[in-house]
Amino acid sequence: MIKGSLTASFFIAPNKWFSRLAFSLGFFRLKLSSHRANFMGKLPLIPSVISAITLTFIASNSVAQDEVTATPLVEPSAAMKRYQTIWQNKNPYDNEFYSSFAYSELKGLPMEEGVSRRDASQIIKVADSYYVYYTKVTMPNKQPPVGYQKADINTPANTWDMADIYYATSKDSIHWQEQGIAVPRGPKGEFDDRSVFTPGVLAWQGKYYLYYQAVKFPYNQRSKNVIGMSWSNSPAGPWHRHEKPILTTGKSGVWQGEKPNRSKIKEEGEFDSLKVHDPFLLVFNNKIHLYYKAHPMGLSGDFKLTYPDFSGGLATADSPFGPFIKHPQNPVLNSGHEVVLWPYKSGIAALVTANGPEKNTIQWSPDGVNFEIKAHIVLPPDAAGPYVPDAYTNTKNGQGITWGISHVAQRKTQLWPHLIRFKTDLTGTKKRKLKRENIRFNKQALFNADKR
Ligand code: AAL
Repeated sequence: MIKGSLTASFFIAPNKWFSRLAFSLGFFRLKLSSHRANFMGKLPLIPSVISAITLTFIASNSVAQDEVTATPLVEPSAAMKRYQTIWQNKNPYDNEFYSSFAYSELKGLPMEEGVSRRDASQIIKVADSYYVYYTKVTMPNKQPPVGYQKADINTPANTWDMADIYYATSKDSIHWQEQGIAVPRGPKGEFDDRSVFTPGVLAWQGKYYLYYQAVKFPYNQRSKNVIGMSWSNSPAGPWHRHEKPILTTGKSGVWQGEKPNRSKIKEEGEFDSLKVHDPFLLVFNNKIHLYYKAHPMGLSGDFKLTYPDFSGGLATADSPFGPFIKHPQNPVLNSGHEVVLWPYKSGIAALVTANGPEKNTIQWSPDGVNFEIKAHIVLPPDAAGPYVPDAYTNTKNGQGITWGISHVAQRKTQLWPHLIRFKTDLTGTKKRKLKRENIRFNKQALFNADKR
C-alpha cells in the first residue's frame, strides 16, 4: 500500500521535483522507522507509514493543481483547426490537389496579328493524333473589336464575336497544325447566326460531339447565350449541325430600362437566366455530364442577387442529343470563369479560376455535385482545355491531368488572343517538380495586372 501510493504520486507528476522530494522524504522516514522497529518492535512503523502517505498525498495534490495552471486545456486556433482537419497537417507540396503551372508557346500556332484564337476545348486523342477545337475570329482589316455599342453586322464586338470553331491537330502535343474550320456560324435568322465559340468536345460510342456557345444577331449585353451542338463520325468532321440549341438559359428575370445593359433588372431570374456557356463534357456515374458557366440577368449591378455573377451549372443526359436535365442543386460551383473539370479517383475535380469568392482553387466532389476546396493555386491557365485521357470512360479511378492548352487574352498592350500550352501535375503525385510555392510576379506583370 505504501509502495502503491508513492508510485501513484510519481505517476501523476513524474517530472515534478516536489513530488520526487516528497517521495524521498516519505521513503527515508519509512526506512528509519523500519530500522528502529528491528529493535523496538513493529508499532512505530504505523506513524511512519501514515506520514509517508500524507506527504505523497500533499505532493501529488499540489502537483495536480500545478498542472492545471501550467498547461490549461486551450482550444487550437481556427487556423490550426483547419490545418489539422481540412489540410490534414499537410504542406501544399504534399497535397495531391496542389500544382503549379508552367507555360510555353504552342508551336505552329503563334500569335497572329488581326486574329483571335482562344477558348480551347478539352483535348482528345484519336489514333495517334491529338485534337483541339477553339474559337477563331479573323478581324476585318486587322482592326481590334469595337465593343457591343459600336458593333454592327460586319464589325465584331469582342474577340469571340463573329467567330467560327476551328480545329488543330498534333502528334506530339507540342507541334500543332491548324486544319481549318470545324463548325461555322449557323444560317441567317437562326440561334447561332452571329457567332459560335468556346467549344467543348465529347467522344461517345464511336462518334464525336462538339458543344459550343451560340448567339444570334444583334449581339449585345442582354443577348441570351445558348449552347448548340454538332456531331460527326470523325474528329476531323464533317460536322452535322443539330437544329436546336441543346441547352438554353433558365427562367428569366425582368430587365429595367431599354438600354441593353446586363446589370439593370427589376426582378431576378434563375442563376443562369442570361447565359449558359463554356460547355465541358465528362461521362460520370453512367451519365453524360455537361458542366457550364452561368450568368444571371443583373450581374455586377445594384440589385442584390441570390446567385453569384459567375457560377458553374451541371446538366446531365443519357444521349448526346439530350434532353440535358439541369441538376436540382445548381449551381454546383459558386466561383470560376471558364469551366474545367476531370475525373479524379472516385469523383470529379475542378479548376476554379478568375472570379468569385473561391477563385484560384482546385476543388473536388465525390458525386460531381458537392465540391469542396482542396488547394489554392497561383497563375492558373486561362480558359484551359486540358487533355483528360479518361474523360469519357465513366471511371471511378480518375487519373488526373498533366497538360493542356490555354490562352492569353487580349489587353491594351497585347491585342491578339492566342493559344499557349501549359503543364501541370494534378495526378496525385508526390513529386515536387510542379509543386512550386512562393511564386512571385515580375514588375511588368505587377504594373500591368489591371490594365485590360
Ligand atoms: C470566355 C468564356 C466565354 C465567354 C467569353 C468567350 O473566356 O467564358 O467565351 O463568353 O469569355
